[in-house]
Amino acid sequence: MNILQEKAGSWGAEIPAGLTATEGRLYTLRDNANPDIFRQLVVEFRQWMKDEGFDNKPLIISEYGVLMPSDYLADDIPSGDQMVIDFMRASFDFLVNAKDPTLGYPADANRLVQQWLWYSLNDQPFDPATGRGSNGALFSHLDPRQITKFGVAFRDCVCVLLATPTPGPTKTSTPTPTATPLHCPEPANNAREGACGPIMPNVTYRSYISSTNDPRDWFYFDMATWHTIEAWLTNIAQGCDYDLYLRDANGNHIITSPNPGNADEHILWGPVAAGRYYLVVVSINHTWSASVPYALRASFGQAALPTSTPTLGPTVWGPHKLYLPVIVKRHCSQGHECWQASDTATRVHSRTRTPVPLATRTPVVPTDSRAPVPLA
Ligand SMILES: [Ca+2]
Ligand SMILES: [Ca+2]
Repeated sequence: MNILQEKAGSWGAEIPAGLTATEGRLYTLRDNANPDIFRQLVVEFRQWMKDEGFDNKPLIISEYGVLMPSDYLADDIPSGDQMVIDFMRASFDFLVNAKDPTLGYPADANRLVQQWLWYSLNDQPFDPATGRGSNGALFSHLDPRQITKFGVAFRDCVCVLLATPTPGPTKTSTPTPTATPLHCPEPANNAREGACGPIMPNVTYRSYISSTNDPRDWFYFDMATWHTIEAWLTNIAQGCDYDLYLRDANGNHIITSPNPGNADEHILWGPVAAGRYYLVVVSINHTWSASVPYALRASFGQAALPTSTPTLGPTVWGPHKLYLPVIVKRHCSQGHECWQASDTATRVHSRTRTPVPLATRTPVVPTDSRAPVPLA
């Protein structure tokens, strides 16, 4: 599903074979990432299903996303990138929540859509020379270990879905990590052996570098699965300079965010294997503040739990085949609903058909004569 104009001899979706019309809906390039049109098209398709007697069937959007390059969507690339992210978030929110008692699928609480897949995992960016490619790839086309800003947005959307399953008649037995006050005595936390923790993902912790005798604060977290690690150190007091280090389970240095002055620090690393990691807030030039607490937050998907838990991770890749990421809502054994991020499309379709590797798939792209026209 892509929002493209229908016009004979031009870029976009062209006109279906057999029709004599030369024009249908004439969407603009920027409409390609318009969530209002996306919502309208889903509703219209559900209406068509009802009219044709398919209203008691699930609706699966087997592929959708944003084809147009970001500088076709907006005046500059960062603004266009943000449109793609906004489109992703708005469409996910709609797809999760949209219900209609007259159009929806009765077996799914009248939701309009039952499953959907975002395109792409790591297709190449649009290449004007060949007319191939797509926007919104979750990982780098050249290096699939590198998550993109779209991948980070996708991950965060999926993590929210996983953190808030639809309430059912009984509670699930899956333990949920909770943020508890950290035990962080000084001066023990100046060394790895006295690190504060475990910190939980996406929880902001506030603490102090509180004297000239306080050189650093160690924190640790236990990550459940392969995942990207992202961390932010903010609210550094005026006149202070703190840096942020990421270290591995043995305390070996991985990466530093060394911005000058009291500028915020930010680390983005991975994906890397599950295990214990350390974040270290380091005072530069013996600067400190006992009155302004710094704020530390880390995002790493899921904290390790004492019992085994389902694997979390929106995407995986193998050496030979790439599959589209998918979010699927399934019905749990006790009759209540759960949201789950599948690591590959294989799980979804394994009982019905073999997924097609991307390498053999034909991208939906304009041909040369229909290529999008760059904005003046
Ligand atoms: Ca300390
Ligand atoms: Ca700094």
